[in-house]
Amino acid sequence: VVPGGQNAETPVKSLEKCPETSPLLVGPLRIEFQDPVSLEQIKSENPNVQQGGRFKPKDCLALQKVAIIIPFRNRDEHLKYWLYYLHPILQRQQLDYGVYVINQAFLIIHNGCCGGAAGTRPLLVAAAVNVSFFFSSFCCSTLCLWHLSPPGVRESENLQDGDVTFNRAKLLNVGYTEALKEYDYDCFVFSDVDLIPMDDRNTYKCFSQPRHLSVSMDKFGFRLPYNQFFGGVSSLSKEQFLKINGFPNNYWGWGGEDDDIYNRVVSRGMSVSRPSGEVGKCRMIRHNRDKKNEPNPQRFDRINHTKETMNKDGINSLSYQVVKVEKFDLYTKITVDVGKP
Ligand code: UDH
Ligand code: NGS
Repeated sequence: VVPGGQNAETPVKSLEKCPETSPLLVGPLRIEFQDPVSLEQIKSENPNVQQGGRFKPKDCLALQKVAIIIPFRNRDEHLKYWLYYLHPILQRQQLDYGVYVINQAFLIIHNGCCGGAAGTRPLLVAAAVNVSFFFSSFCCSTLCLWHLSPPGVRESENLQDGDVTFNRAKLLNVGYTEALKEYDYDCFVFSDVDLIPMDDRNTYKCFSQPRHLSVSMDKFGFRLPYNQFFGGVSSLSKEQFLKINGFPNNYWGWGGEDDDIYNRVVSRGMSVSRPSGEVGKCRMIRHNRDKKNEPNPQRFDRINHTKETMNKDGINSLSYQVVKVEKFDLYTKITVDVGKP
């Protein structure tokens, strides 16, 4: 012992757990979408967010490890607002979190896309993805990914991003699976890209029951459109997610998949937890209907049969192909081919 009371070997102080309610919360927030935001600005305003959109508090041990999963295609403007508003909120909530944007694309594998371009392949390999856009505008209206595989086996792959019907719930299943390959997450928040909470007391974490977080949306006059509504933003612990066999994979196009998830939750004896209407206020970025996400005519029939289908359609039957994983400063983008109807 060194005179004065200091040990020669000072033990490394282990972090204390963060408090149940973060002292950093401020309550109601002003959310608006008039002024444009840039990724550079967001990056400089959030210096503690690590590559891939990861963060954990420095001064305490976060209570939950949360993967935030965003189903995505062609909504970059919305994503910027989401990152702009959510990163500061999630940090104040003292979560250990990561942001995963699951981008739906569709791979077409065939020999020699873009005609004569195949011969120039070796030159293109290094800058494949950037150069591909050049070819796309001339040749295929798609992205071409070039591979080093033996000629004739996989000459090229075309990546289309808008031709196949959107599948929100399947993308969420992919997000769950891919996030777990990276970190031992125990909680999953599934969020549409166009929904922003108006109060930071609406904590993006998991609860003893599956949680619906977007309970009072501006577009519904700040109320639930119906009691069973489970769309927008929801959270499930890993255990809750597995208990319902994840989400359905066969809802192509708009509507019903959130009702199916609700049915799964209730049929496994769980209930839905929600914040109060005040804390659960949120704004949606107004937009037109996307292409290839038309209302699914099968949705009513499907939600009538959740109980029978949920055991064989879900995380246990999920299949997809990862096309690309990109680590950006503010989020991880995982481009996937989830097939087509
Ligand atoms: N999404 C995309 N790209 C798409 C379709 C959906 O990123 O092409 C994602 C996105 O995260 C979106 C979520 O899936 O927030 C839900 O899909 P949605 O936007 O179709 O659902 P929403 O209820 O809109 O927001 C329905 C059509 C609204 C028409 C309004 C006409 N005034
Ligand atoms: C229901 C849909 C849900 C949808 C909700 C709100 O009717 O998937 O409306 O939609 N269910 C069926 O169609 C079976 S919204 O007004 O946000 O576009 O989430």
